Amino acid sequence: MDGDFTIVQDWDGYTAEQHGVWRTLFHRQAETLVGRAAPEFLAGLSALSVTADGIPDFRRLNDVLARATNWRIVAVPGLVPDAIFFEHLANRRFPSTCFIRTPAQLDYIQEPDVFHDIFGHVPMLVNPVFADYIQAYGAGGLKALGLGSLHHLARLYWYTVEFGLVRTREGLRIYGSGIVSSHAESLYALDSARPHRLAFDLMRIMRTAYRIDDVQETYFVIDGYDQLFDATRPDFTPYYATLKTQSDIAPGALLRGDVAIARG
Ligand code: HBI
Ligand code: FE
Repeated sequence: MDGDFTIVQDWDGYTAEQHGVWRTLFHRQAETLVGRAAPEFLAGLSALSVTADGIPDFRRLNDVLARATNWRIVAVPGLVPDAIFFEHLANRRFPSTCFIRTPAQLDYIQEPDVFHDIFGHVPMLVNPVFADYIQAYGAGGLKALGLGSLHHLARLYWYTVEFGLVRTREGLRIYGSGIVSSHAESLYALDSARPHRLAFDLMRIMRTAYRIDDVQETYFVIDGYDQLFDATRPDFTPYYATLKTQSDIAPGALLRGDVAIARG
């Protein structure tokens, strides 16, 4: 392992059973996501030729990504320290885990595996605006670390990159990687009457705690990726100063001023 935590994927080392887990997960999600995933996600998936065949070879994905948005996947062993993670993103390198969940973990796994990282995250990196947004998040992460405000910024990543919904002419669609890589949450996030679906609000998001052990109680809906990029363009330093004076909001709380977005 290097100082930047990168390793080699060792694509030839995957077993038939490991490729089989990818196939099972892929088939199930490919079906579920028609009419549910954002068009940009589905376009990215198809541009990358990520298919049911088996765990993709990062070298092949990197040929496509380099041409599309000049991003690159680097292999890492698991969660890496925040500063390392942000340093990679700020330089248009997406750190992806290599291991795949076991057949017993098909429905739920807490740490990111290669299905979450590649199937979930990489398709959106083909989109130019989203690709720039993630790079800006990496640069912002390094700055937030220095300002002691990482917990606030991390919520922005959580409620957009991981669990974001987008409004389209055809209705709400999923672009968040944590949702698209989870069968149960792909259904729940759009169909259940239980969670709140609120209009994107940067400060509201950065005040909102989140759960890592179950489906989300609140999703935030953007009108498009430009909204995301524009809202996060300013220097966050004054935002962090304000946030330090404000209390956190519980994951399932509803406040006066929240704008609910209809499902249909
Ligand atoms: N490392 N491999 C990996 N993947 C992540 O998503 C990740 C990480 N390290 C830190 C991290 N995420 C988060 O702390 C930040 O998004 C806030
Ligand atoms: Fe993720």
